[in-house]
Formats: sequence, C-alpha cells, structure tokens
Amino acid sequence: MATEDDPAVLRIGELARRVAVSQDVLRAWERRYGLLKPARSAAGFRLYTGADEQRVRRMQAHLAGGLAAAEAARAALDEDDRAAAAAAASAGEPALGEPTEDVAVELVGATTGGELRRLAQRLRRALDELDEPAAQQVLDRLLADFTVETALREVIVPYLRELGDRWAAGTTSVATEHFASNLLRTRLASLALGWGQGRGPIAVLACPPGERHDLPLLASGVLLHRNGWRIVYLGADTPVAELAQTVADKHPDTVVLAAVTPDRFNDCVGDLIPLARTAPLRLAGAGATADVAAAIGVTVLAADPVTEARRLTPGR
Ligand code: B12
Repeated sequence: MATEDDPAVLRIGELARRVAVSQDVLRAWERRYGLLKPARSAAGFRLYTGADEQRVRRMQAHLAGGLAAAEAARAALDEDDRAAAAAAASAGEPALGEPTEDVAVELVGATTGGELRRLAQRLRRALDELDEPAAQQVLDRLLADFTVETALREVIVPYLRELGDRWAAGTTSVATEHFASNLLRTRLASLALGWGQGRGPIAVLACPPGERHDLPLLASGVLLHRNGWRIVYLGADTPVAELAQTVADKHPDTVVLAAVTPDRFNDCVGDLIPLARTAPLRLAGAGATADVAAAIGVTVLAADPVTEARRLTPGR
C-alpha cells in the first residue's frame, strides 16, 4: 500500500507531468474505467505508485494503437492481472482452482494471484452449498476487481471443468451441477445485455442441433462484444436451416458454431458443407476436431474464448 512518506510515491500532479495526461483525465480514467485505485494520504490526496504509472503508459499505448478508451483501459488492467498471476505462479503458488486450505489462502491473499485463488475457492464453496447470495457476492467481487477476461479464464472456466470432472467421477450431484451452471449462465447473460448494439462487425453464434452446452459460446459472445463486435445469439440446439436463414438476413462477418463432441457436427455435416461455401463459418469447442473441420471445409477456433475473441477482432 502506498504511503505519503515513501519517496517512490507520486501525487497526481507529478503523475500527470510524467505521463503527459491532465489530472482531469487521470481522475476520469479512475472513475470510469477503474484504471487507477490510488491510496489516499491523511489529508485525502491521491497517492500513486510506479505500477500505476506503468498502467497509464500501457493504456496510452493501447489508445495509440487505435483502441477505444474503455477497451484500452481493460487491456491495460488485464495485462496487470496476468503479470500478477504469472508472478504468483513463479513464486510457487498452487494452480488456480486447486482446492486449498483457508489458512494457506489467507497467507497469499495479499497478491493478485492469491486474491483470484481465494475467490475461486469461495465460489466453489458457495456453489457446492447451493448458496445463491454468497455465489453472487463472490462474482460481484471478482468482476469488480478483475476484468471479465481474467474472471473467465482464471476462475469460471477452471471451475466448470473441475465441476465436470467431479460430476463424471460421481463426487458431485446433478443438482449441484445444474445449480452452478444455471447461476453462472444467468450471470454471463447479464453481461450480454445490449451486445447487439454498436457499429462493429457482426458475429452469429450458435450450437449445432442437439448441443446444449452453450456456456462457452455465451462467454465468447460477451468477450467479442467487449472487443467491439455486435452479437446475434442463437445459442443451444440450433437447426442448420435456421442458422442459414439468419446468415442470409444478417450478412455476418463471422459465424461460430460450437459443440463439445464431434458427433454434433458430424450429424449435420451434409447441411454444413453448403453453408460453409456461402458463410464465414468457423467451428469451436472440444468437438471441433481437425477432421470434422476438414470434412466441412472450415477453420477451427482452437484456443480459449479470450484468445479467440482477440484473434477474431480486426486490428488486434
Ligand atoms: C455445465 C455442463 C452441462 C450443462 C450445460 C449448460 C449450458 N447451458 O451450457 C448441461 C446440464 C446442460 C449439460 C448436459 C450434458 N452434459 Co455436460 N457439462 C457441463 C460442464 C460441467 C461445463 C461445460 C462448460 O461450460 N465448460 C466450460 C468450457 C469453456 O470449457 P471446455 O468445454 O473445456 O472448452 C474449452 C475449449 O474447447 C474452448 N471452447 C469451448 N467452447 C468454445 C466456443 C468458442 C466460440 C470458443 C472460441 C472456444 C470454445 O474453450 C475452453 C477453454 O479452453 C462440462 C465439464 C467440462 N469439462 O467442460 C460437462 C461436460 C461437457 N458434459 C458432459 C456430458 C456427458 C453431458 C451430457 C451428455 C450428460 C447427460 N448424460 O445428460 C449432457 C449432454 C447435453 C447435450 N445434449 O448437449 C461431458 C462431455 C463428455 C464428452 N466429451 O462427451 C462433460 C465434459 C462432463 C464430463 N467430464 O464428463 N452439461
């Protein structure tokens, strides 16, 4: 925590001079985007650290690279989160999502990696206990302190995978799995409000017939919208003819079809081949194997939703 006596600590005037950004703009970036969270002196003055200065410089670099202010701030904050998580990992902390003792979690809680791990464990416990208010509280905190990208990659996706493993091993109930996936789905859907707005490229997102796992697709939509895309979301179990009609109506810049098993794609490969000739179709999810993609004549988004949302976005 920065204190006024520390010679490395900066007041707002000094920070503004160093980065050549006005004090008003620095305060606006703090208020609007949470880019800075300065400590306060006894007299209430904002106190900044070298890390704050670096974050402002990264935001400026992203602005210079053409990102809108909100996206530039998010990118700068995300880089901070990742650097802190990497530092925590190289300091020997256990992987995120691993169940750990509360005491150990408290000891590393001062670091960003420790904070993420503590939130992951609290989320797991709340969901296991079917405790909706506690789970929402953890998610509130997670989304206030970290970007959606970090929350998804470091906490929510690892949790879902671990939940699936426990379900397959018979060590968690179907009730817990349904409760958890419905709660997370509702929360992700709330981040999707308004994702059809804007002037960006259009993405149509769907799962093939019979596929009900739409959580990663929903997450991808949220991330794509944060990168400037407009989303047309058809979601789970979409008939190919309906998808084709939507493509004809909306003229999307990309169409992503996601499934957990290749069978879902194989079952409709005959309908997907003609669609792939007229639409910018891509496959995603664990079911999007190289074989199935080759049979349809399309490419695969093989990485995680955070990485693929960035790769798909023009100019990123
Ligand atoms: C939640 C859940 C459900 C929920 C889905 C709710 C919803 N609306 O999505 C419900 C209850 C409906 C469900 C049902 C079933 N499920 Co289920 N489910 C899960 C669970 C726990 C989480 C799924 C999830 O969201 N994962 C998070 C994603 C992000 O992780 P991921 O799939 O590993 O994806 C990675 C990449 O592939 C990529 N990716 C994935 N999708 C996309 C999309 C885009 C656009 C991009 C860019 C990237 C990307 O990013 C991820 C990170 O790298 C998984 C466990 C697991 N390991 O995932 C089981 C799991 C997928 N389910 C499984 C099974 C067996 C079923 C059922 C058959 C169970 C049954 N007997 O009824 C049914 C099938 C329903 C159907 N017809 O589709 C198995 C599948 C095994 C297999 N390969 O065949 C799993 C793996 C559980 C297990 N360990 O056995 N399930």
